[in-house]
Amino acid sequence: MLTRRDTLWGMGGLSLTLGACGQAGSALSQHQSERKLLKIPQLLSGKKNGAYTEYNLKIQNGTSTFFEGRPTSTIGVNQAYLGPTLKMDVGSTVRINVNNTLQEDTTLHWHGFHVPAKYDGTPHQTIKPGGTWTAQFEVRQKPSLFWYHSHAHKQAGPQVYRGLAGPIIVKDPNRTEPALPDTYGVDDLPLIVQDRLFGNNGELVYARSMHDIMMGMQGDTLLVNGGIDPVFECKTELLRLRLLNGSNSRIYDFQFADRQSFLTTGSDGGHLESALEMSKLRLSPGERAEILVDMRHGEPKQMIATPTSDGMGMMDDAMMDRGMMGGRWWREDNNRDGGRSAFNVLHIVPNANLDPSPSVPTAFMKHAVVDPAIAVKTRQFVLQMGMGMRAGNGFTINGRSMDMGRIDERVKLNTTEIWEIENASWMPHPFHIHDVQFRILDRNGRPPAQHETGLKDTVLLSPRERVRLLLSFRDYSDPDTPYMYHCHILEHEDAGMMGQFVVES
Ligand SMILES: [Cu+2]
Repeated sequence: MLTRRDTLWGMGGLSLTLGACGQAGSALSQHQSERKLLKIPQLLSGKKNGAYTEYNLKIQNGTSTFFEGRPTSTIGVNQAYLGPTLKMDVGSTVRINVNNTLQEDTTLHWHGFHVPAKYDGTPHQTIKPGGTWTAQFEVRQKPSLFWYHSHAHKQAGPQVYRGLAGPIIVKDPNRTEPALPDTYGVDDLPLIVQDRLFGNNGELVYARSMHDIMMGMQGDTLLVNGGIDPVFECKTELLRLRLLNGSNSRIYDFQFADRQSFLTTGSDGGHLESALEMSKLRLSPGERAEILVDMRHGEPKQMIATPTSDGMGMMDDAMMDRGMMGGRWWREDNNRDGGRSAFNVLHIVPNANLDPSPSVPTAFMKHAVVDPAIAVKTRQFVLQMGMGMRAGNGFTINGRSMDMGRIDERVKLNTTEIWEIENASWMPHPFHIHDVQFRILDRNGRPPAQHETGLKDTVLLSPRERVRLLLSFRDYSDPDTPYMYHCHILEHEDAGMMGQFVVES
């Protein structure tokens, strides 16, 4: 019998190194015709309506074709899978009408945004089937890539998996942004990266086993903007890629197959102070980064994403020891060997004559100094995964699972705090905090890597790692409506690795 590993990589070989189609993840790959052009999400700038800019979003069921002749049931926003790119201007007030045409409850959360809690799109702002929810807020973000996605109570995992997510690009109309390529769809592209598992009938397969919940749902096919193994025809010398790891649980190292370097210019919530030359960039679910790719050499380039497997072996062994998994099938089925394989993300083919791009500025912006002395309080958060997987008690923060009726932390408006997050489990967890863009003070007592010195809303914690964050709570308080903090492995979030805080005046 062939193991999945044999099926995936043994027979086809690592063809991506040859620049050929290496995306042979699924048994359905025979139904995948030649490479398709990268899908660029439609840009939705909203309609000026007096004092605000209005967007109409319809959450809907749809049918998508990822594999020829094998239709897939999906969820999208104004379309079958994923949604449009919402373009928002700094300083503008936006009003977003979200109509839920599904047969199930849902929500829409503005990941990375600083908004009043009642407009945050958490499980406290459920949109019933047939209902419409309107969020209105001023855009107070720095220019960057953000995203919207389902945050439905215990259903974020399956809903995002089916497609309920989309990008948001915040721009500064006063052009205080550094002069980087910014023609959407031409030299400025969002890339939403999501792994998925398909059945032979073409339908998405979700959470078949305890293993899928424990490790988080992982697939063997990579979707990029809802397409497989896409190609992009580049017309400019420089290409700006806005990367979003929109996967349910996978962590990837992004790089080019030829190992050539690129410039990292931004993190989750804004630009870095200057461009950093890097050859590999790790993003966990929820994290974003902006990179600049130099195409002046005129050769095609293949971006790949290598799944990481830190701690996964240990986790699997621990589960095996406790008889959690029983049998061997899961060892072959999971992707603990994934660290040695790679997904194709984007094949970039330059035109013969490239339009000139602006030269990259040496300095982008100055961040506020990170001084832990200004913090008035330190809070501790310990992430744990129990092995006694009775529903709801396995995934905890500070020993407690998410309870909609319990406020875990009360913070004071206009204060700065240190949040010390500790990963006491055997696998990595991306920790996301609503309402704020924070700064990373240190990891296990050491300063963060340079690309993590900017604005962040999601931080990856390796097993046994301790990370200290500096956060300021400004502008909005509401003693009754909480914000969330949680693991961004969506199966962990749904299983309870989440807590609630309110900001009080
Ligand atoms: Cu987690």
